[in-house]
Amino acid sequence: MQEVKAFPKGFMWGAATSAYQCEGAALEDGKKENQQDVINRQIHDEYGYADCSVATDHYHHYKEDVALMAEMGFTSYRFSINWSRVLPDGVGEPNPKGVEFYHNLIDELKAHGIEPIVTMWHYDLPMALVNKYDGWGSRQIVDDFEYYARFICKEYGSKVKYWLTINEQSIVVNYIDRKNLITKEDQFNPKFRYQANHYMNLAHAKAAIAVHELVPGGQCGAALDMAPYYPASSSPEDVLAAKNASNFKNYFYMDAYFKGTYTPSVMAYLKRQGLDFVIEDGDMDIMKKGAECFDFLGINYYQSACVKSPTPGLARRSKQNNKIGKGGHVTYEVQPDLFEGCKNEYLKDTDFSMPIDPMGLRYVLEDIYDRYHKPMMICENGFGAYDKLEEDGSIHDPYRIEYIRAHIKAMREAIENGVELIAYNPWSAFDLLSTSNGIAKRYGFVYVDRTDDDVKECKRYKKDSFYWYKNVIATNGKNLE
Ligand code: BGP
Repeated sequence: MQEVKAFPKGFMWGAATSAYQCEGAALEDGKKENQQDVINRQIHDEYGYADCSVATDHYHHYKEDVALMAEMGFTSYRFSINWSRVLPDGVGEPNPKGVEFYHNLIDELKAHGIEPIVTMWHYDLPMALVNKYDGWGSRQIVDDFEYYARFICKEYGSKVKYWLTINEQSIVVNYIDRKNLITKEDQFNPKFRYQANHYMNLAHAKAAIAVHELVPGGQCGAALDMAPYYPASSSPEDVLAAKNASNFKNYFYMDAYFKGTYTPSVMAYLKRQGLDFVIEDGDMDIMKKGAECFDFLGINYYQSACVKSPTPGLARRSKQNNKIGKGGHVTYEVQPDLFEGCKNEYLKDTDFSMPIDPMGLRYVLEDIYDRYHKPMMICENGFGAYDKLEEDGSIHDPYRIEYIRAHIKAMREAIENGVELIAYNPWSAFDLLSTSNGIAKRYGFVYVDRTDDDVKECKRYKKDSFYWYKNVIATNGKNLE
């Protein structure tokens, strides 16, 4: 019998989604376009992947989706608000029907005893702002983000306690050209991404202050993609590369949120590389005030990473996972004079070349808690795969169960070691669009019947993992059989 000690009383069990990946209704009821509507249409035209116009039609299926969550026993649900659904032009006139949709969703969740955990921004800037000033490229975004944050805090603050400002800031910075529609000029401006990062830190800080001001008992966090960086060997050069990667990819973002400061060695590196950015008078005070309002960190954990001392002369590049789901085909990240990614020979990869490493989750949880002493919640964790809908309507996904079981055990161990972990919200509550592989790569506990080419009726089917997770929740994480 696969048993661990039950989780602490009040631990929240649920799952996560993001608006553009599941809602659809991209131009319905007054919503205007956001950058993901445009980016995914381009991806559709180039690669044939599904776009956001229907996605998995959560906008029309939300009641059924919440009923399925309730059947699994969820006590939390992490989702995001589609900024251009509530404020079609980014600021100014609200859209009554869009505002009402999230009231309905939140009310439906609460009626089923499910705690809403709201992400303010999950990659989907209103196109109105992108067209006006290139989105995160302009300082104006800081005020506009604050305007939006204050609007939704006032609107939903009496019903929503947990708020996440920004999803995966480090990923946005790393893949700025793919997560944001920006002009070619900005794409090729090497300083752009760290200046945009600074604006994100200011926007985050102002939103965190807004949560504390406007939401009675409100708790503010942000969700970061988190991988521990292991050295490829015990050579001092590789160990130094792993330390560099941890600072550059993880602590640089966490120091900003938790402490309102910038990590000195990363700032020195950015300056050496000509990637430094402008900090105006008063900016660090705003970040410090934001840090005082930062209550918890959201962890999106899928994989760990392995690095070595960088090969001299290699140009800067980001990691590219394989798109075909057949293993291999991975390009590792390089940051010149800092680190170079490589395969971890001790770990097995998924078919999409992501190393499976439950112990890495325990590592990051304990490491972060020891360093910052603040609660955390898992905001994403999951297994993307090609699932098969059988003729009798069943879906057998033992690989997903195995993956999630191992990660729950790792969380349990971290809690034993003193970590304050308050929730588990794996990716994803039901199937939705992948950021990189359309609808073919699925993560949900519920199968949504559509393909990249044919939206069908988006009928919902329960996967084997649905029944398994229901039992996990019913036993408060004790029975993982
Ligand atoms: C995270 C994102 C999610 C989600 C997930 C899975 O980085 O926050 O939006 O999509 O990754 O990634 P993918 O869809 O590329 O498999």
